[in-house]
Amino acid sequence: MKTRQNVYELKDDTLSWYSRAVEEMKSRDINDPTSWWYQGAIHGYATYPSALTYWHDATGYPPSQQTVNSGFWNRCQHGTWYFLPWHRMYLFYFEEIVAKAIRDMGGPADWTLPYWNYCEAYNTSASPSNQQQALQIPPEFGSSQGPNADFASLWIKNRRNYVLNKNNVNPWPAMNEAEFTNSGGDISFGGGVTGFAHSGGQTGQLESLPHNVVHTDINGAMGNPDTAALDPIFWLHHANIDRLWQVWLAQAGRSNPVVNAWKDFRFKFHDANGQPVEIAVKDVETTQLLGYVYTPAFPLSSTTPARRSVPAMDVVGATSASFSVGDHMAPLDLTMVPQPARGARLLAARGGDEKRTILRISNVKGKGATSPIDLFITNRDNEEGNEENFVGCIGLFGLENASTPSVESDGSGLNFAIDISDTINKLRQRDDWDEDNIRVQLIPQSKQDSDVEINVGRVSLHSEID
Ligand SMILES: [Cu+2]
Repeated sequence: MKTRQNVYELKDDTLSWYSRAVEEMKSRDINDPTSWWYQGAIHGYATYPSALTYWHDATGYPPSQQTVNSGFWNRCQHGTWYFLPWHRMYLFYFEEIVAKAIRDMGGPADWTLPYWNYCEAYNTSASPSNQQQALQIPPEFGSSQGPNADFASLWIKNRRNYVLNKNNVNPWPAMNEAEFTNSGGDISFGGGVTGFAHSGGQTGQLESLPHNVVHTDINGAMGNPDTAALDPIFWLHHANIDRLWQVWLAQAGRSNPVVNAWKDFRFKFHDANGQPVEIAVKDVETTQLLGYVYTPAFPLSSTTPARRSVPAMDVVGATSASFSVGDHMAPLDLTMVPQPARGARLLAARGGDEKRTILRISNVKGKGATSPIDLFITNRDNEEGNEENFVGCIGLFGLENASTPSVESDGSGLNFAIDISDTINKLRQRDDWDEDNIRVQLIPQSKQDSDVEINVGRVSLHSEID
């Protein structure tokens, strides 16, 4: 069994060999399945200007049409219940290819991919300095000043942030979910039921946070699925997401889907020798099936309480028109469901901490490298977003693809569901809390680039039906 280690606990030359392997794989032709470029294109490949900035560096660029149309490129699964198994497969074959490159260069026989556990920032039993360190891209990957000379190939231009915002790595909304999937498109750990979905609309909680938000926080190549896997940190970020799936599964009462539509679904990759292989979801349901484990790290399976899965939900209020998101925007008033239905629904929601309230942000369309967006609820005119009414953050990873109708996407945009039960329960204890007058604020974490456009189809508030 191989053991994938925490990047901040490495005591060997794993990262220097990684850097050398990246350099070697970058020298291979983009049409070679074991090249850095081909491996990145499996996730996503495009030639519009912001993507071409990265792709024109590829050895052998442009790729042959035969390669582009081979059925091996643009495969990443997002907004779907295949998100976790597909990325596990992808990492597994990538790790094999890197390990072989390292063996062929005379390196160790058993190189394994490390993981970047930014979630350690939430580990209250860790020292404050360790919590803070976890938010930083490991120094071997360079800095905004440029590459680390000893690990030159682990750097890539244009990363926007080298230190993540702590809110962007919160593991609890995902870890607390009880169900892997939820066919109604409701909130779930692993995503909604779809077919092959390069850009689906059924994003699970782990994919949403921390996965998407970390992508858009780092930004640059990482901020776009069509370039993300060209950044060497991509693979350590995804190893952590893969680890969180395993940790979630080991918790009481959790299980993977049991239906054949999930278990038997197959994907194609290339092995370490560049030969095509096919693998089914049921072959990757646990890391042990693929011959590896992760060193124990926060959060540990035993520490997380399960939220009940959500039964039927009913809308309580919603925005009545689409709107665009700028750097500063006025709070949006939700149009509430008329009485008496609203009263009955809110009464049900008030039934105690057990009841769940969900905020949905639907049909988000647009373009550009967006910064993460913080969400707040309030009902005071003058209230700016603050800690008390913060409900979570979203990352618009894959925004442009999801907004563009194509053979791979219906173009209806990205969808998010956020559990706001805790915030709502807290706000209800405020003397002046007015449940007939709920407002939502979306505030980008940093100033958006000038070419960014974001349009939200609908914001809606949902409550459990009694
Ligand atoms: Cu990703």
